[in-house]
Amino acid sequence: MTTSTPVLDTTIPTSNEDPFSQEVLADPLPFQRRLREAGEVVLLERYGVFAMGRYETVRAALLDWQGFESSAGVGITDFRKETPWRPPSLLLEADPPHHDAPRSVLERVLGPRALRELAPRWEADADDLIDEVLAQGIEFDAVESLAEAFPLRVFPDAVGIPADGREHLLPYGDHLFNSFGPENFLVQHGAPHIGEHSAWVNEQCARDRISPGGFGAAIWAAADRGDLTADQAPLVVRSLLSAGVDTTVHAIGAVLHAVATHPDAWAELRADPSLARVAFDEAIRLEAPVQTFFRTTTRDIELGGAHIPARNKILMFLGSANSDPRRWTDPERFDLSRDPSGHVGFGMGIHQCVGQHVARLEAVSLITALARRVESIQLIGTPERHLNNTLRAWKRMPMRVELA
Ligand code: OVM
Repeated sequence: MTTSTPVLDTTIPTSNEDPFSQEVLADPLPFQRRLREAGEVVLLERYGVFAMGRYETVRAALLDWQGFESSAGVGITDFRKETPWRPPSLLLEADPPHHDAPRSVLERVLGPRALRELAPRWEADADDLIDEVLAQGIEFDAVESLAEAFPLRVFPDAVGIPADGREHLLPYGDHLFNSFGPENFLVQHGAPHIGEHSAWVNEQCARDRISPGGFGAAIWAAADRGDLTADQAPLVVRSLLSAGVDTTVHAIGAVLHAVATHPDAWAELRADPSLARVAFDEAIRLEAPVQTFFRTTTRDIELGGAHIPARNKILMFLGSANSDPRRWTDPERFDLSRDPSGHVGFGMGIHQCVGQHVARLEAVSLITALARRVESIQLIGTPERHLNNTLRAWKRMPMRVELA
């Protein structure tokens, strides 16, 4: 008689590549192609975890929250075996039923009403930022001057946290997203500083730090109504500060890179500014700021002929799913005439990014403001990648624009 041993199932294709190595993180597409070709589900021998890179498989796993749970953590660490480095997120690292109250509170807080109120302010803020940058000159680092500057200008104010100490936000998020991966060079580099970033972020979630009128105050108001407990409220605020800054910065970086390297797309966008939304989603499809998350199987699962035993970690490659030729025509092309909806860059199912409308409003406001003032965009040097175990990001993007 045979018993199946989790990581030695011979019916599953295996790979000894390291998706968290410097080489793969710097240029993940070749690895992703090999992963998709290897099979529906592949065992990553180095880490003893399973992986999936094809669109249909990733989508199916994302939709099956009963079979693929989040409450054991969405990083490589199994929270049932090891203590997580921070108290788990009530949204990202939770399953129904616990997930549902925080989720519906955030859906309301970040919903259409809030966005209608923010839109005119953010559009004016975007015009102001573009005016300020262009007043300094037509050459700049688009990462620092635009992709980082705009979210940092509008988002922390919208949450309602104090102005002091906001320099902790990006490094906090960067380490958090590294920490979903293995303890490699990136995690080791961030670890000595995470205590101070984390302490600052946690302090800003308290009721007495939060100013009236913003997302943070609305979360505390939900606690006062009884929709959340008083212990849940600060953790829900923490989710905004965790998931709402780096992700948006890198999404804007991705759109800016795309339009800088596709002059035809920029011309189309200038002629029809309503294309800014498609440009944003197409950039998320192509360069998903969040490249990967793990799930944990709650039971034995059969998938495309592969058997994944219960209680195993499985790494879902969102970026790879978004460039799977089985789903997308000419997938590695940035194309404003395609319909990118259905991409899994924001996830899919019950955990699908609750802040995506906020992110879209930020990006669209900025791109539209840029299109009003700028006739053409070019890179004036090779842009540099910023490496992160989870995020697809730019560190530096030297840019020159020609004024309209
Ligand atoms: C959270 C959280 C943190 C990072 C990412 C995320 C993309 C959520 O703390 O809830 O979603």
